Amino acid sequence: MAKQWWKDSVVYQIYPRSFMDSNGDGIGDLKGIISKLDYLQTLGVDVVWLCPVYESPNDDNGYDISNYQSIMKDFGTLADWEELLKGLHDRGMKLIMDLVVNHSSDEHAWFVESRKSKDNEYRDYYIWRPGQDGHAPNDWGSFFSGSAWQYDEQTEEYFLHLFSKKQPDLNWENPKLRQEVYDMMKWWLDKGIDGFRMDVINLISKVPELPSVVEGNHDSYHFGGDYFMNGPRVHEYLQEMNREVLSKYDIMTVGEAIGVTPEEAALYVGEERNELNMVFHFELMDVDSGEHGKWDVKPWKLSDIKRIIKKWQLELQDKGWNSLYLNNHDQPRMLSRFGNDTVYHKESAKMLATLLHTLQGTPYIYQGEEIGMTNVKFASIEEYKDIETLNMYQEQLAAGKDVDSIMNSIYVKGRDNGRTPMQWSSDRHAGFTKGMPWISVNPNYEQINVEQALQDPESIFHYYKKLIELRKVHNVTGYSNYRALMEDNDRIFAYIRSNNEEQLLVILNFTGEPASFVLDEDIRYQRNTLLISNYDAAESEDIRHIELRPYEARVYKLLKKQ
Ligand code: ISL
Ligand code: CA
Repeated sequence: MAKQWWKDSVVYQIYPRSFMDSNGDGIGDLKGIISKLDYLQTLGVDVVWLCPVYESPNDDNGYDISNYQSIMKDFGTLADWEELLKGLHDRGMKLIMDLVVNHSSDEHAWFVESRKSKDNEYRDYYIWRPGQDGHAPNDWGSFFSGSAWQYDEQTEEYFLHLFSKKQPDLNWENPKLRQEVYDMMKWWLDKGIDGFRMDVINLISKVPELPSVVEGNHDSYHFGGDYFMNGPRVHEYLQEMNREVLSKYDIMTVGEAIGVTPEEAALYVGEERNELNMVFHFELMDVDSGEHGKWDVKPWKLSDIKRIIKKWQLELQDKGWNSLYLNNHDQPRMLSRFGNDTVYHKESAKMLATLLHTLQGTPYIYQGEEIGMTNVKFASIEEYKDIETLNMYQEQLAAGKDVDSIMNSIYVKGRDNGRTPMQWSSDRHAGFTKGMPWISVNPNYEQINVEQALQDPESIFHYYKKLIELRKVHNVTGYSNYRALMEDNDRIFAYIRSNNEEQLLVILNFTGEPASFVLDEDIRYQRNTLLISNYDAAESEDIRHIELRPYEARVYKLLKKQ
């Protein structure tokens, strides 16, 4: 596949509210990020993805934008933002911004106008419909509980909001709206940013009739995904956006795509399609969801993880590029979810990191992952801040569920697991703020923090640094084929990545038990070198048969000739 700078990059995701507070108000900010740029450079990442920093009433922590071309006061000023961009560029790093255009805030000037009257010139910037016999226009449910429709008295109609009722969906059918979005994107690109991460971009086109999931239903809500995921005009819109905006700049784009299959993903990221560079899919993030969705927690199976990764690696091979992530600001911490955050804290964090960095695609590291930050268990719901969590709590309480079981699902799946402040040191509030943090710090900060990680040569941080360096030297990590090994084994995840130049063997023990690795007979090589491992391993060891220790990870380079 063609070489591109974003294929050779490792991305670091920053959730600004929780990264670093510079002025003691308890909220992370731009100046805080600027003070940590040397830290990011030491880690060796190439690109920073900054979650939304735009003006917002913060109903959904910045994903409800009231002005796309100004900075949220809590975070600083446009001048601070310019300084951040320059600071990154001066250090050879790039910046991609979050683009949230499936919806805006209800406090955005467009919506303020839109709701005034049916003939307002901004009316069609949003999706308005009359009710049906005193009920919402259809039975779609919001991602954040309840109906996806909100009645507005002013004009006696309902507006659509797939997320909170303060996040009305924009109407992409309207060419004027699309043009405004493109102009806004160009405004940021002309300031020199290096691309966009596009929030729920595969939801922008809705089936025009907006049909109910269950005909005639008025009493319960359903996930209307079939009518708004990968909708009828989504590729037309993205190709238009590419033609008018993206193609004019040397940038990277990654679209968040809920419910997308690898076959559909190829339509978004196929190199001949002129849409996006990568998508974030959710298949892996859904491995522990039961039939009633994310809060219906079931244990994940290694066989599912192996199957999903193999499918994405093979399906996009020679067609498009993968994005690789195991957690972000919407997901529980990967270490608590897929590893072991107590006994094998370091080992399992490094094992998961090895997976993340040895597949085809661009790895995304979420802040704190590189020091092994874990999930959190706050004693009461009062300490939680996330709108999705709080709405779900109320809804399930009203439905008669007991508090303990609701709290348990929050401990496993709640988004605030990933939003506790970055743990910089063992100082008060983990060195994140001199004031009161907007959300409590994870009490394990005295053991798990950046200061400690930088001092310890065996830390998770230093292992990440080494993985990032390896990716630069061994081309094969990104660009090459994937062959699954030991497919039926329920402890070991192993695979070969190869191209004409190199062959890498990756061996991961996904459990806290020992496991026996056996290399397939037909894999031939003359010599092997150990590139990285999370335990001491003798270079001379015969790799045809290895007794792996708990969560052991090894990456070998197999050489054909001397
Ligand atoms: O996984 C989810 C569905 O229950 C949600 O956590 C999440 O809302 C979904 O992944 C979409 O995420 C993006 O859009 C949301 C915003 O709240 C998330 O933070 C963002 O990443 C609405 O803008
Ligand atoms: Ca602050």
